Amino acid sequence: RSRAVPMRGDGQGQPASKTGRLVIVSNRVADLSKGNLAGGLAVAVGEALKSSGGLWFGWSGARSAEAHSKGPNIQTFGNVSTATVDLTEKEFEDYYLGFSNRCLWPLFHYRLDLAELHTTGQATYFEVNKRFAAEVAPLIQTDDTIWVHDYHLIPFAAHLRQKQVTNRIGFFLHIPFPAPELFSALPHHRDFAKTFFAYDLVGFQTVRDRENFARYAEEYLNCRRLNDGRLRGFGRTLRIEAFPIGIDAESFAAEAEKNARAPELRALAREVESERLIVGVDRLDYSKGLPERVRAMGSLLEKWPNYIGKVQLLQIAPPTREGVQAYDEIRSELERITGEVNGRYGDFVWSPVRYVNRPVPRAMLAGLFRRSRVGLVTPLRDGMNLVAKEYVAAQDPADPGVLVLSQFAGAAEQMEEALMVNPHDPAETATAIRRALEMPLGERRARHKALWNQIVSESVGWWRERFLAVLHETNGQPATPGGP
Ligand code: ADQ
Repeated sequence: RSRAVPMRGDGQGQPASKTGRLVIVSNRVADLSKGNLAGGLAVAVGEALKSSGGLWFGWSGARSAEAHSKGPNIQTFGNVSTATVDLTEKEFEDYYLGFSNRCLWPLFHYRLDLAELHTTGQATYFEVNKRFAAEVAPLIQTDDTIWVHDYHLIPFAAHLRQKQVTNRIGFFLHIPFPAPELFSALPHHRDFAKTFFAYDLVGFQTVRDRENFARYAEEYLNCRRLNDGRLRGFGRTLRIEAFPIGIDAESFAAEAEKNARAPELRALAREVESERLIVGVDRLDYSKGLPERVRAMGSLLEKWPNYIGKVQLLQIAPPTREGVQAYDEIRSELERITGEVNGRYGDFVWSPVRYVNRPVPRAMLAGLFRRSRVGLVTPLRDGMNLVAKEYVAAQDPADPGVLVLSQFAGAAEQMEEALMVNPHDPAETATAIRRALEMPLGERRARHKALWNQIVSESVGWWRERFLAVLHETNGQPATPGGP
């Protein structure tokens, strides 16, 4: 297996606590007053903030007409503060729903057909990044390390550099970076892409994403690739690396064990035996390959009718980004195909696909994963996909379920012992589901053990520490006040 992060230097760097505070910047800020951190990003960076002390800056989640005059709302929880700002209605529409989610999200997920490239949102997107940079700049201390997250905030550092901020600034892209030929379809893509060079380090989920970016920079921006992999361009040297994000496998496993016998799951157990249960858990997003997955269930039942009345796909898919047309469409499409497959194969007491259109508590998901024989994670494109890792973490090592994984999930670069499929081919996915349902215990255990070792060693803590360690190795660079 290829190591995504090459060992360079001592690879350990300085712990963040010895080099000042950590400042996290992300579109949304977790509500730290709630005690328990929920949500992937919050859990992933929450620990780092607590250990070094720090500040978390971003959008409050609220929209208000006075967004520009209020200044950040600062709250302190022990050694961590949050600073949040509102968006105006127009900013929400153009920066968040518009450019971020109608243009960048589909484009970066290889869906040129869905990307609204000519949106007027691009200007507002830059303005919001500029305003956020202006609001956070006075809060930055000289020895702070700044870590910016995700596609909403790509030009953030360029604006911060214009405020004479010379601190180390790292960026992590949670979603794929597309093939250069796709990225270059974005109007003004060069102006957009050069803002990456205001960072000291840009992290990607996979080697493929990193190499897509490097190839784009060389071919379209005339950058030079140095022998050590760094990119030279716009008067700066940019370090780019792959840092596959992970989970806290042990705590998810404990949660799964505790909840596998939860009363809420008992009714389900009466209806379909665990060895015949297939689960899928995704936000209802067109990148997740949900209609293709339901078609694969249809294909399974058509080819192997002995499964009729016996197996069930339980698909949990809560709606997200309502108000973006492509999301309304994927929902209707999924409902139509589910209806079709259920209509064709279901009867009075059984249906092949059960579809739950709302969020389920994490503890319950963990228990559900443990009670199922097959985990179906078949996105058409995904930065990483944490559900794949959670599914493995939740299994009983003595009698584990099998992960069926799309070759287009970032997780496929690490999780080679999953049953890999091309999600565009329902027949291939159906064959993999059958293989998973029939897999002998010995093979299930061996595959699970290898995957478990992988997710434990490349955990979320490993991801965070590696990113910060490499960011701390990038010293000695002029910050180029004025931006690239
Ligand atoms: P997402 O696209 O949201 O994340 P994913 O990595 O699978 O995708 O994370 C989703 C998280 O939400 C998981 O922890 C999952 O358990 C949870 N979840 C999903 N459906 C749920 C439901 N119905 N109820 C409750 N919880 C649910 C983006 C990128 C990914 C990347 C992550 C982290 O798109 O590729 O892995 O960020 O970097």
